[in-house]
Amino acid sequence: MTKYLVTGAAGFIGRSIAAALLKRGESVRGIDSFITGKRSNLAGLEEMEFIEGDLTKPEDCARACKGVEVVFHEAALASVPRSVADPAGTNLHCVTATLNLLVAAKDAGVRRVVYAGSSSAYGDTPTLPKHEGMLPKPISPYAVAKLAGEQYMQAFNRVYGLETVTLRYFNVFGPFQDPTSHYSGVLAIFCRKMLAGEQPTIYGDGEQSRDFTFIENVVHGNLLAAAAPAEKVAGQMMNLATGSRITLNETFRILRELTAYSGEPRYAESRSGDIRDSLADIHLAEELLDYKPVVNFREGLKRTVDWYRESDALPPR
Ligand code: UD2
Repeated sequence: MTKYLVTGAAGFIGRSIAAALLKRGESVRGIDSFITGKRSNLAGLEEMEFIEGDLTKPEDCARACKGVEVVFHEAALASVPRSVADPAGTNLHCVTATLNLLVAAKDAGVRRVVYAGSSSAYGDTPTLPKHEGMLPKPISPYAVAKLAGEQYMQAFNRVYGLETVTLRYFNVFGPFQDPTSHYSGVLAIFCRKMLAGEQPTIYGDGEQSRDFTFIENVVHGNLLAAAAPAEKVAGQMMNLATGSRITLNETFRILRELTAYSGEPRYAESRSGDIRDSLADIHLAEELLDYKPVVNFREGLKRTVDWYRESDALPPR
């Protein structure tokens, strides 16, 4: 029997969760459509049963969920600007896909679904840190889509008794994050460019801040969420982050040391749908999951730079 399904298994976060499960000796199935996932991310996951499939197709969801006990739902089009350019595409691959997956999970008798939520749900409110009791105020189509997924999670818990757990991620970064698209996360883009000696662009004045979360913390939180007692976590939503924030300007300075890039950033107009400051209150995850970050920002950034330096994600110079 396959115990775990990871959606988005060829994506950055999905492949990292799958790798951790395989390392523990678990039986894992992965599904990915390769819209944003990469075949090269499956390297090292040969023990995983892999389905090339699309969650917007109910039959692919049914095939993926068959015989599974726990699902990690990481598949998404994870980008604010991408959703601004194509809101319907983001809705299809984030909302419709999530609903199809939940229906298939319920029908297949899956016990628990752990869902990748997004800090974007909090919107651009000035209150910091963001805590789970705050009213959601999504300001981009992406944020709306990720929030709709959360609400489907809660509804499927209440109505069908599925054990759903939403983890609201805050700007995850680390090895295997795609640095090649202009929809990529900022740290992946900056690492790639600065290692290649290219000038990175900062949108806005660079004083916007993020609770950048190294991937190992997210993997750790997911494994805890899968194992936590249902009476504590079923139907719950919680932040998964580090509880500290840093500006883009400061991050650029640290990256300059780590990459030996000697230039200055280029400043450009702020992106629409962008949020000024983001910082998580992580007490709820501490209480419900006994979660504590395992790798701090600087160490995570160092490991990430080392990985990009050694990987072939960098284009030839
Ligand atoms: C949002 C969510 C995050 C996650 C992500 C999708 C917030 C606070 N965070 O991230 O949790 O769901 O969406 O994967 O909503 N930037 C530059 N130069 C670049 C690229 C980006 O300056 O080349 C800026 C960008 O304008 C923003 C910051 O860097 O101010 C972070 O951008 P991002 O795309 O990495 O992530 P963000 O915050 O939209």
